[in-house]
Amino acid sequence: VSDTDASRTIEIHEALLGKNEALAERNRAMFRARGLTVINVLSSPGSGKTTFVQRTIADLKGRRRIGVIVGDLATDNDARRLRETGAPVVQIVTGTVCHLDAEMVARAAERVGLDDLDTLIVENVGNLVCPSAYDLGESLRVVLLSTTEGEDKPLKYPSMFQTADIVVVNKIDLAEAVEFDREAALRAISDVAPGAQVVVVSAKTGVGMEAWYACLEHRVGR
Ligand SMILES: Nc1nc2c(ncn2[C@@H]2O[C@H](COP(=O)(O)OP(=O)(O)O)[C@@H](O)[C@H]2O)c(=O)[nH]1
Ligand SMILES: [Mg+2]
Repeated sequence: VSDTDASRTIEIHEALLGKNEALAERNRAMFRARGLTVINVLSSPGSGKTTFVQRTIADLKGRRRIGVIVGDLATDNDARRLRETGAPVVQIVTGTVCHLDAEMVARAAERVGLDDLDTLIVENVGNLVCPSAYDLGESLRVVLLSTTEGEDKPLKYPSMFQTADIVVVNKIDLAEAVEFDREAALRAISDVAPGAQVVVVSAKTGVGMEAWYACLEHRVGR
């Protein structure tokens, strides 16, 4: 690649991100006007996003009216799993795109039926790289790190963890089996994301989930 090509690539990338930022601000204003709390859930594939969202919807039934937008490269498997909770769910199939952007979320939000909701959870495409740069207009960014991934992932993917309001350490029920070093993981998180709140849970067994709900209430009110 020549220098001109490289700088042109950077220019296009910056233009795309700039456009996304404008649309994200538009989403944010629209969500705020509706009094809607929007939670962007991010992690690598298999960390437990869908399981975490399913349990959150089930546990907060009666306290929050939650709808979901879920993004994947292919299949509507997660949408089907999430619909079992009774919540309205819209699947975005991104094809080759490794993140959701503000425009995709704006379109999906129209289909999910916001009038009946006070909370919208967005399960982003499983990936610790591309989704970090895309603001969706969310109120809260939640990044999952599971015990099976290795304690150093925050150090290797700092941009993802730096943007987190809350870091959820998931699969704590497997900690012993994978010799998870809790102190090392917490240190890695606080090194790259000193301002993030950390909760330790098992989305599968439900352990620790109350701390997540308390954190959510504390951050967004009610
Ligand atoms: N043991 C254990 N397994 C979990 C936990 N959370 C998710 N899983 C499992 O991890 C796998 C991937 O979970 P999924 O929710 O699909 O992750 P996603 O790809 O991030 O949406 C599934 O087999 C889940 O049952 C957990 O807290 N503990
Ligand atoms: Mg999923």
